[in-house]
Amino acid sequence: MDKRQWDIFCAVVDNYGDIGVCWRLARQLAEEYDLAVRLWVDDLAPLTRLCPEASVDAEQQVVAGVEVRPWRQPFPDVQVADVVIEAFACELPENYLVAMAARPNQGLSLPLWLNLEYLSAEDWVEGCHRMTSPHPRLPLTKHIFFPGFSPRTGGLLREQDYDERRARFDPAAFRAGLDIPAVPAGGLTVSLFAYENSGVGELLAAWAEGDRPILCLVPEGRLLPQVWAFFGQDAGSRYSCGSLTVQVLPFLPQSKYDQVLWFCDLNFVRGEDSFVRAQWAAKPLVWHIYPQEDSHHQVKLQAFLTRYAASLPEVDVRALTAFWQAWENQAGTGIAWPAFEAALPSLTAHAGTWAKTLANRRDLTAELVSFVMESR
Ligand code: TRH
Repeated sequence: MDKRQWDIFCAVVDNYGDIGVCWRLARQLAEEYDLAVRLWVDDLAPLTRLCPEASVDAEQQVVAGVEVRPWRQPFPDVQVADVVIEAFACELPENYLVAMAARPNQGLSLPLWLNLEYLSAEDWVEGCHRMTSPHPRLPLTKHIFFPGFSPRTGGLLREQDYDERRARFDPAAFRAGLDIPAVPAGGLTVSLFAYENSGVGELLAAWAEGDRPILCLVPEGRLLPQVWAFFGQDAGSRYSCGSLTVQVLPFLPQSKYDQVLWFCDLNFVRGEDSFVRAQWAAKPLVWHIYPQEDSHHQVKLQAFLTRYAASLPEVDVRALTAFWQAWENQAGTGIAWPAFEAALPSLTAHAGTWAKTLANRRDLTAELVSFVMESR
């Protein structure tokens, strides 16, 4: 593998998804392809949550083989990389763009410029993947790279050592390490990572009133105050009510978050990166999709459900759709739960098949690297 320089630009819009995806990609490029990767981030604080080794105020640091730099205004005059990725159309600094266009003056080729898009299961993505867009003034062309579920898209992020790491996972050590209580036989362990959701109270009530013991692991974050409110509290880390036990988890480093998903029988996830990780975990999932102002997220949610549920029996499709919609609508979760719970054995088998099918194709990082090789 040649030692091309890659620059990745990440603007943190909110939460952890933008940097979550960029960090995963940067690490993979450095660790698996031995590439020289520089990651420019306009807010280092969320990165330090995902990766506690990173410092929030270092001007320059190397973490997991990746050079991490704060993206500040004005942007410094730096050597332009051979491959430039702007994540989620974050708009590169003007002086960097000008320097990209000027590379031929130094006897170098123009950099390969890519925009890594958000993930969507919609059909049109296949037609737009790898499309080009010329810069309006400069002699530069941007390539649009779409992650996706079908072979005609850029695929999904998945580390080459994923299966090995999973095979080494020790649930007993994980439980002990986080002081997680045991679940009685026949119980269900659930992880609950979501945005604020006013449907959570009725769901917790259904779990508390049900016959089946449920252990619910809630990562620290935006949903927690509503979980506390259900128990009439405003702090605390473990609660029980009827059949339900809730355990609050600290926000774990990104490399450990997979373990939560492997440990649980059912995972509630959100955004983009945790949503993909839950699919690799091969367990049933419930997706709290990132809400968009024009409600386009509902189209995206439906597009994924249509793809995901295509081979499921009708009864399971109904249960899955009704529960996901209730979670999205933040109402009716308690009513939709029994049918969803009844479908879990079938959804578990399906999650395994789905993960295997997706893993049989090239992952996003491999697709990107191969695209770069082809383009030179
Ligand atoms: O945090 P998210 O909601 O992120 C986003 C952003 O809001 C973004 O603006 C939006 O465009 C995008 O979603 C779609 O959800 P996501 O993508 O799942 O990112 C969460 C990250 O946090 C993911 O990398 C997993 C990680 N994580 C940990 O590392 N430790 C933890 O304990 C938990 C719960 C998550």
